Amino acid sequence: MVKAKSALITGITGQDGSYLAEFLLTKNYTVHGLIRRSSSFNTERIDHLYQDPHAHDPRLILHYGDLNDPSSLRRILDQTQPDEIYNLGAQSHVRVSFDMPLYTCDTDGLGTVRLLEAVRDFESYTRRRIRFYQASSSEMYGKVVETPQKETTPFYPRSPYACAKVFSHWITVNYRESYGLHASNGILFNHESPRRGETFVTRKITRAVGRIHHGLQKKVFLGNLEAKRDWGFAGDYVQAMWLMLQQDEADDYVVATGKTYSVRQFLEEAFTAAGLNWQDHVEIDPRYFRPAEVDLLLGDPAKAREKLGWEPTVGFKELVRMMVEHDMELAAREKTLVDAGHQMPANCGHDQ
Ligand code: NAP
Ligand code: F7E
Repeated sequence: MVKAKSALITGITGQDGSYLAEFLLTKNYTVHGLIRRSSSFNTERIDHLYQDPHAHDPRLILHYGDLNDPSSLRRILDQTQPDEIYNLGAQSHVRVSFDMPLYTCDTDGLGTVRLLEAVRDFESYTRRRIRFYQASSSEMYGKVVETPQKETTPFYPRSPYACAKVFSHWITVNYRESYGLHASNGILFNHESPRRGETFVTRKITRAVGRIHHGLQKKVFLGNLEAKRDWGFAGDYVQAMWLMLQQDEADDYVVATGKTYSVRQFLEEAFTAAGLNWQDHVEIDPRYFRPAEVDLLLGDPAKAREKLGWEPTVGFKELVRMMVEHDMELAAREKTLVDAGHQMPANCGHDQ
């Protein structure tokens, strides 16, 4: 009988980590997740994975650790002995990276080399091989030098986040070439879902649509509406991550839809889906502009299609509709609570 594989996911409590954990469980993996200690519960996106008929799924096991704490990484590798590692943990907000450049570079840049070093040592003393996935980003293309962007397009990062991701990308290539690690970079373009963090523009918009529709909010304050992004569905993109680690040779791949839309087009689509006119509800607030902007991202996923057999299944309109429907239901539940006298959290205005 073939032994079931095991995987370690950093960033398992995030959007992608939750979809990837779900996907790997359907593939019969044992999934280990690294989680940070938090003063409040932070496993909301993966809690449902415990709620199967067995009450607690022993194939999903969480371990306290941090990409900034090398000893925790080494200990978790020893304890879990994974076949595959998906390094998704990051301070992933571009705007916030301008406020916290050192922390972002430490976690998103040095965090990767801490993990790669732990893998290299683990491989040398156990003689076991680990396949490694690094969450690279289309943000690395920044002020783009060619369109569409592909694996060979030079990087021109425009934020501390993107600079840290460029470092992680190249250190992953370097460990592959220097030590023969099976280490791959997925250069993923923006991908969204109903589990997207609420401070990213798509979710900020669909949350606002739901809340405005139910009378819980009147306005949404946004920054640059002209930026264009190649937006796909996170559920599709985690499958590309897995496919990369199933290849005999490690390599780097662009994962994108090959279509681009502006924030303004996203707004139009989302508000129209709820029968609302966005011009009545959107105000521009300079606080949401960035010191340096990424104007246009458009990926060419030809290599992923040809070598991995990967295709996106959810298009732009379907993605917007999926998020709006989810957030309309969420706002309806909030409305019931408000009507019953509960106060909604204001999040202290931290909606970057
Ligand atoms: P996300 O929702 O922001 O999740 C980030 C995850 O990283 C969370 O689980 C977070 O834990 C964890 N984390 C943060 N700092 C950490 C640290 N010091 N040590 C360990 N874990 C830490 O991000 P996502 O959208 O799922 O993205 C996943 C990865 O792909 C990230 O590396 C991101 O930069 C990259 N990426 C994302 C996109 C996209 O469009 N979504 C595109 C390209 C690349 P807490 O829950 O405790 O905060
Ligand atoms: O911004 C504009 C903003 O924060 C998209 C991360 O997952 O994808 C993500 O980074 C665009 C930008 O995502 C608001 O200026 C306007 O041009 O949703 P975002 P991002 O910066 O593209 C990449 C691939 C990653 O790797 C990252 O981890 O929307 N925008 N008004 C706004 N953005 C935000 N957040 N909030 C606004 O009010």
